[in-house]
Amino acid sequence: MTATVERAELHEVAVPLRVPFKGAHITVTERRVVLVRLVAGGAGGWGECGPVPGYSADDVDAAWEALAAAVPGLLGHPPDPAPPARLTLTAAAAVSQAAADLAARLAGRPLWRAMGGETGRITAGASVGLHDDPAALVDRVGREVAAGYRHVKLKIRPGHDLAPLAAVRDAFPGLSLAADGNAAYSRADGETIRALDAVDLDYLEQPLPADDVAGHVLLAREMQTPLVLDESAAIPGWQEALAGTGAGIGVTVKPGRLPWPDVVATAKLDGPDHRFRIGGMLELGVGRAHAAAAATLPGYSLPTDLSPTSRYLADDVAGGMPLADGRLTLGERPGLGVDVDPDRMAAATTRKLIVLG
Ligand code: OSB
Ligand code: MG
Repeated sequence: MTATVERAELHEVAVPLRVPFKGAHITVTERRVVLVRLVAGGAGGWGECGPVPGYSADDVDAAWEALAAAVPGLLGHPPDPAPPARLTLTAAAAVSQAAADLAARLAGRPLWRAMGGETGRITAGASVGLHDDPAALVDRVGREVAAGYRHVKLKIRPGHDLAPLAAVRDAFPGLSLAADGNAAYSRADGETIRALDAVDLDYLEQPLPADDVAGHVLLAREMQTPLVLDESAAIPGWQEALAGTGAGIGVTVKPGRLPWPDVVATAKLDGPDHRFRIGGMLELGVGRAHAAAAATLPGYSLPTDLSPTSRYLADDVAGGMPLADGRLTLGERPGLGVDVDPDRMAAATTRKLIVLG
């Protein structure tokens, strides 16, 4: 007999960042997220809804309302990773995550294996925000390298690009390095963007606006550095815009904004028109563990920027995955493989809703 969902919980929690994280259009000082828990047959599955203000299209208040309206409809049904309609992007992802974790726990399998992952170790990465002082940036990257990271992604913006990137490259000649423009450039900045070829980046993420996939294809033809879409992948149309281009454009998939069935399907599109990577959005431990599980799928071949959450969060409600030798290990425990600590959860909770069948 298949277990059906008998209880749903929403927990809104707020956790401060260790230091503010700056991108071209954002400064993140705290993460406010909604953790979704679905319970069936004595097991509980967790998902995380964590829109980033200024980056994500939806916000946590809208997501809360949508989740509160949707979760009663999940009761009495088996956990289904395909989310119900009428949810915001990040709310749909969170419900999908909770159902997928629950289904994997009920089946007694690690989530990453249930989703098609082949090896439970992934290469970690560190995303480093904008620094006004290049020396401070080099110092910060040095600390990431000393901690074991082998891949570092640096935020850039117009006026803060080639010089800081070149300073980091000079200090760390062999480091796997990438840059993220967060859509802050325009086609008129072509010369500035092409000059970044001098830095030997693994990839350059989303220099141009979200709605300009064609501009990225044009740039890719003029550059050695591979280009990767991020903001463009959050709106429909990127797949059609890349089809047949052969431009080798990469796409950042974020499990915090894409339901599990789509994360699995996207990995299978790996080919000459596009390559894929899993990216983070400063998740708490629940969302981070889902992202890490996705990164074990064979189609996600470009480097991740996934680290343990302790790198950027002062405290977290869920225990993390260990970093060893520049890699994260997922383990063989059923489901997500991380535990939510009830005491830390209670201390960080700002609102809560429990729905019983
Ligand atoms: O553009 O990839 C991005 C964080 C929040 C919102 C957007 C982005 C990011 C990151 C951080 O770059 C990656 C991470 O989670 O460490
Ligand atoms: Mg990005």
